[in-house]
Amino acid sequence: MTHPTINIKEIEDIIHSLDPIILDNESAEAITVKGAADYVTKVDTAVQEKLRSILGTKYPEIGFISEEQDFFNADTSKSWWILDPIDGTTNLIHHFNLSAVSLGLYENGEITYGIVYNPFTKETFTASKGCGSYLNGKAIHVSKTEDPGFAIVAFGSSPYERFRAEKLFKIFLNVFNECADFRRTASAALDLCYVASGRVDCYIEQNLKPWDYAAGSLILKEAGGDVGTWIEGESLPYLKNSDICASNPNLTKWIRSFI
Ligand code: LIP
Repeated sequence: MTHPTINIKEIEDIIHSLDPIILDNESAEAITVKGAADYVTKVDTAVQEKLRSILGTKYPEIGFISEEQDFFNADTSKSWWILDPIDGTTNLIHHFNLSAVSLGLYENGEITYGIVYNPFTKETFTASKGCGSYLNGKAIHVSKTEDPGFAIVAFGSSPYERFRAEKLFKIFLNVFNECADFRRTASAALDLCYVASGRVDCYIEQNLKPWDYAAGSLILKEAGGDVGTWIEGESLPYLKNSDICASNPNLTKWIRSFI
């Protein structure tokens, strides 16, 4: 895998070096409440500040957008790191072991590099534009499932925006009536990687933040998957919030028929 701007091996090493910060239970339990069911831990801020400092020094020309910062100026003509220091913060607090660092590189209106790393399972999902997707260095591909009756569908419940629940859960009920079963990882980045690696066949969630879907959407695309907004034909905005519909191409029409 090659990339014109960045040293991929070095980025992976930097992300892996975060293990002691993320695996520190005491910091995971140091919580601040951001909103309803929405938390930030000492781990989130420590990972963010470490990466901001390292990446800022090594790549001063690339801007930095991250979940735990107050504001970002979304100049689409610039290159940006898009970081979720911990995607799956509630899982981290509950020692659920499904949390990941998600880092994407935005250049010229698209994501050109993405890494999603779960330190609890030691799984590293990576992709560079045009070069395929990898899990711990081995190529991954979406599933070949065609029959919705065999499909496992991951979904996000929009826990911070309960006003969506009534409409959303009607959609989920309709999907559930036709698929094999549901999964809810509570990490959008991992959901996208799980479609990419064929663990689940489809994934739907509303109003994700750029850091939730930037890296995972490239990993999914490069693994042969379809990913888009809930409006057919509309391209992902990357520097804005977006509803996300992801699937193996055999099931795209089917899953889209519900949203
Ligand atoms: C979370 C997601 C989760 C989603 C939440 C939230 P956080 O990210 O990945 O799947 O349902 O809305 O965005 O807050 O743990 O980084």
